[in-house]
Amino acid sequence: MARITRRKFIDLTKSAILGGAAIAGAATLMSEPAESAGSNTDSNSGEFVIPSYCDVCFMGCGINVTVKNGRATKIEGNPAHPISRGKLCPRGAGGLGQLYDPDRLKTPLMRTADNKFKAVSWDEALDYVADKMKTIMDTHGPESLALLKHGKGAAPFVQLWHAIGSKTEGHPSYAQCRGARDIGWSLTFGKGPGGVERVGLDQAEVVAFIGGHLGENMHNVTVQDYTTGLRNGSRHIVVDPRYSTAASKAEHWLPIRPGTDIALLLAWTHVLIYEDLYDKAFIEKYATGFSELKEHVEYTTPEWAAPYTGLNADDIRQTARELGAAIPNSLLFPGRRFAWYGDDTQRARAMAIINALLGAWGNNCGVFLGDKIKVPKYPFPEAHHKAKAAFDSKEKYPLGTSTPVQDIIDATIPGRFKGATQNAPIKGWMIYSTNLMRSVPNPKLIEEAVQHLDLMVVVETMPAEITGYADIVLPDTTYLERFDVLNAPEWREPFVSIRQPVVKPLYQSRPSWWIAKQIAERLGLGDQFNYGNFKEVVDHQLKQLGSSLKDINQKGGVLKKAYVKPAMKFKTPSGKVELYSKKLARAGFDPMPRFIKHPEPPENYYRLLYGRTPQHTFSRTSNNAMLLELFPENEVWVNPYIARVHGIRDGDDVVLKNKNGVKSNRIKVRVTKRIRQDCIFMAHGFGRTDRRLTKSFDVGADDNGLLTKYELDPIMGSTGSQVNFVTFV
Ligand SMILES: Nc1nc2c(c(=O)[nH]1)N[C@H]1C(S)=C(S)[C@@H](COP(=O)(O)OP(=O)(O)OC[C@H]3O[C@@H](n4cnc5c(=O)[nH]c(N)nc54)[C@H](O)[C@@H]3O)O[C@H]1N2
Ligand SMILES: Nc1nc2c(c(=O)[nH]1)N[C@H]1C(S)=C(S)[C@@H](COP(=O)(O)OP(=O)(O)OC[C@H]3O[C@@H](n4cnc5c(=O)[nH]c(N)nc54)[C@H](O)[C@@H]3O)O[C@H]1N2
Ligand code: SF4
Ligand SMILES: [Mo]
Repeated sequence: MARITRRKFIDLTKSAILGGAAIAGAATLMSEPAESAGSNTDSNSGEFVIPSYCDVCFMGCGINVTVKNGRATKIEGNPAHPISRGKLCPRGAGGLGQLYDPDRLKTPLMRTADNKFKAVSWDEALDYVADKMKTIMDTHGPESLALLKHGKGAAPFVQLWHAIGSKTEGHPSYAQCRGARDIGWSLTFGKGPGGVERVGLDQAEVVAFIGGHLGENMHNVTVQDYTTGLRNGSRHIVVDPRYSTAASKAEHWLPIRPGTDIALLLAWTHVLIYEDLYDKAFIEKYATGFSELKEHVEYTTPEWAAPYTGLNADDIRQTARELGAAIPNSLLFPGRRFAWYGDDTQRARAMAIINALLGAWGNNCGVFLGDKIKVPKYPFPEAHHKAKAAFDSKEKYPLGTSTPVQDIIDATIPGRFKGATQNAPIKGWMIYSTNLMRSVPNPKLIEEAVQHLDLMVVVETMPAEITGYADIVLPDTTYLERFDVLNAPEWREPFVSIRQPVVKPLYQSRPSWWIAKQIAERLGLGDQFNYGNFKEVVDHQLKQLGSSLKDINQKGGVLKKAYVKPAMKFKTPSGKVELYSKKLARAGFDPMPRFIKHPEPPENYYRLLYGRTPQHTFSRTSNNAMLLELFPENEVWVNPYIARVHGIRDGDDVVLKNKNGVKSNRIKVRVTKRIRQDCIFMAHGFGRTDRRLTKSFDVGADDNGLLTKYELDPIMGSTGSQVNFVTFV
């Protein structure tokens, strides 16, 4: 099949886009998506408020959007919503900067033979996509098409993938984020701490944090409960090589040597067990493997851990005692982003085990049990084919629960993927709302992979870096212009909330369900999308719940039910909390976490650490004018001693270079004692390289480009990326 062989990154200067003006108006030739702005009102004039839920990150906070004469003017927290309670983080409140960003993608784009983009009509773009998909499916099977995705808007594409018969799917929010944590907890408790973490930070007396930089990590409900807890006198222990915002609010800051947390956790476990500071009733009633654990941590004393962690043995002992003394009102916060050092599942296990010793599972001060409203399924027809995947991830990671994105990348490059019967079984990528160039380490390899694709489609709202490699770019609506699936997470106040359009789709953007349905129709699979528009799906589901769109809107966009505490049940092989995991042992892994030393940075090099800033979400918001005003660019945190060694002063511009010689763009230095001498830190999401991002192009530096190396977690494939060492050029 004809393939675009030079899938060169299109340097997306405006001049590279051809024919933008000529195509304007083409959309009117096609069926309009039946999205009605402001579903709770028939009028598009006057001022009214529309409830929905936020998508600037993935907490799903409830929002109330004020709309005046067809234009959204303000986003506020929805007081009726259990996980926003009338408040929003700066990013949620700044969502209009995304909706009205003049840099948004405005028309479908198609790559030309000379590696430029030309604006095309939706019909032309969709015909092209369906045609290529069909050829690939006929030649290589539907499973050779991979879906890479993030977020609620992806649901119709998942449905499309089921319809074509492909199970080849991946998302960076697994192996690059919380996958290891969730698996470590499931191996221990049979379940994870939740997408909206079910933690009683508001009620706990003593809480320890391993990383977990709340206050910079702005997950709204978690931060609200965290501040309530602090106001009520809860005491915090923060373990972080950096004096984070959370550390500044804590009783104890343990500036640990990066990568040695398992040693600290084993020492805490030792103190809790050998000083009889654990919840005996909980362990006796619910847990198995205690005697093995006790023996396992016999030697892991604070004195043993001190030299590894760089911490003082007395401080380790003291903090463990404080956690133990507060039982049953203490908690080890589960954290979220886990792709650190490649032993991430075991770190999650070590943390889960301590929570078991604290009796924190099923406890309102700990990890409480959530209840949820089960959203009835929409009656989608049976798929024509049984879906298959291009390779079986379970062969490589028997305890994994999803496909790591890096495996999809590898399986696209001839000769790179071990474990597939076919060489390079993946021929096409559909990318929905994930900027892989910024979220998966070693982006050079992604660049290589895309050269081998027969089709690369990117569905995006912004000219994100990943769009520059696509054959076809399709402009999605933002979350403020479409219906999406209902949100109903497990929580202590079970609820359902809706996402609905507050304004009509801008430019020629189209909602994700419409794009997926159009492709399905062109593939002869239109019957699989048995609805006229997504509003019908949502309304149908609400009606099964005894409500309707109209009703939920009258109730402020949220339905609730009374909380019913679920029974204490553990979906582990033994039905108990597994301190010793036979499942891990059988798969050839340590049944209990063990500390392994990780390499330290060589002289004049520093470990690159990265994290969040309260005002931004990854690279999704770095072009948002409202948020840029609050936080215009990222800086690199450098310890004063290291700054002296390199002759760097506060406010200087520097370029960073990693061990493989890869350089960053310029970044401002922040000289601060708030970080250890063996590492530097920057906020993720900056250093944009796409010129169409007029407000963020070349502002600050990108952490991801410097992450050329990663340590794979052998249990589930997490790409531990905090193993890159950099210096100053
Ligand atoms: N280097 C580095 N890598 C990381 C991290 C890090 O800190 N540093 N963090 C990791 C973590 S924790 C996670 S969860 C992942 C997240 O990584 P990704 O899954 O890639 O998520 P985002 O960075 O939010 O990418 C979202 C993209 O979606 C686009 N988008 C926003 N809204 C919409 C929409 O409504 N429709 C469509 N079609 N597109 C939309 C945005 O413009 C943006 O380009 O990254 C991981 N990777
Ligand atoms: N504002 C904002 N909030 C967000 C997001 C966002 O983009 N913006 N993204 C959301 C998402 S998807 C996620 S996954 C979470 C991520 O947020 P968290 O789960 O809180 O991320 P972590 O990686 O735990 O936290 C990074 C912290 O760990 C510290 N650290 C680095 N290395 C080590 C180490 O070896 N040991 C210890 N103990 N600490 C270390 C760093 O100094 C930093 O303070 O944030 C969520 N919240
Ligand atoms: S935490 Fe902030 S950005 Fe995330 S959903 Fe809530 S309001 Fe939106
Ligand atoms: Mo994440």
